[in-house]
Amino acid sequence: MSMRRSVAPGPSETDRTVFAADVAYFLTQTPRQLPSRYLYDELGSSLFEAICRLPWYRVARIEQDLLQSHAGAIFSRLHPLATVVELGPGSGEKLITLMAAGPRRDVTIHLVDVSRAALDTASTALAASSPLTVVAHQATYEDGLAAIGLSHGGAGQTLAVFLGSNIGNFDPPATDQLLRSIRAAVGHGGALLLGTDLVKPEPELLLAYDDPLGVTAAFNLNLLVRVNRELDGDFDVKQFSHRAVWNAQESRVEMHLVSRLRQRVLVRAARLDITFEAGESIWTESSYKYRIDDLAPLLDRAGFRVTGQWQEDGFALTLAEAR
Ligand code: AVJ
Repeated sequence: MSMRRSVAPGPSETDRTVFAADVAYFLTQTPRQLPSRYLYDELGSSLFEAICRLPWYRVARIEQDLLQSHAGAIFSRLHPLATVVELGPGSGEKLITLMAAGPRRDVTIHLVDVSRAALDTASTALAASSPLTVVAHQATYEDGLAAIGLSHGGAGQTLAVFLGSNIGNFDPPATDQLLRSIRAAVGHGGALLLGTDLVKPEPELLLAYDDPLGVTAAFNLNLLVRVNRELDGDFDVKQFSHRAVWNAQESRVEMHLVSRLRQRVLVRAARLDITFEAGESIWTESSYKYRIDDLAPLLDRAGFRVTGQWQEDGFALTLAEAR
């Protein structure tokens, strides 16, 4: 008998209230924005999984390959583990690959994600593949880290795992703050395994975020479908188009949803009544790309020292230990 629910639960009342407040705030900023964490409802998470199978989006495959090849070397550089914390587990596949080379007992795995859909998929997949205890935290990274930092006390090292270039969604100040929170949660002697996508030629970057099959466009536009469904909005999804831009100055790929014409949109649960001009855009995601030499200083600022680094095809996996 499968334990999986046949009908996915809707968002809780608190989730919906927080979403409404974020949409009300960010859509009325200049420029208009929507936070990228809301891309991952059930359909959004599936579309992201499809993106990872596209020939033009190679982050996930290269990282998977690096994890497969170097998991043994990674564990050989760690102390006996008690706790593993993964921020943004997605399908769970990355951690499954890593843990295949790790300890088979006495370790608790914590998964932190705001997306209930991602958390359900990852917990189920991990529990099926590993004898280790899995604890799911539906929370922001910061809140999840704070909760875990307080709860683990015993002997053994804590390893934080932040893969898939998920760190790319954070702007530089937020990145520094998050890395410091990770450092605080893993404690003295703790470790961090970080996956980062590296700067590469612009045409490659743009194909990865604006693919010929339109899967990334669907992933981005689904945010409007979600606002319509969960917040009683009336976005005419066909009147917005997906756009990806490489912002070299800021070293990030941006995703936008551009209004095809002048149009009025209501989002009733967020009490919004907005008129979009033709060409006006909603900025929905930043995906920062790093240079390999940026990583050690970035980690150093947060209190980590690099103990291992593996690179392949414009992607890096970095292991660091808390000073
Ligand atoms: C899951 C945040 C790493 O930024 O590359 C994929 C999400 N956005 N295609 C990324 C994404 C557009 C992805 N991360």
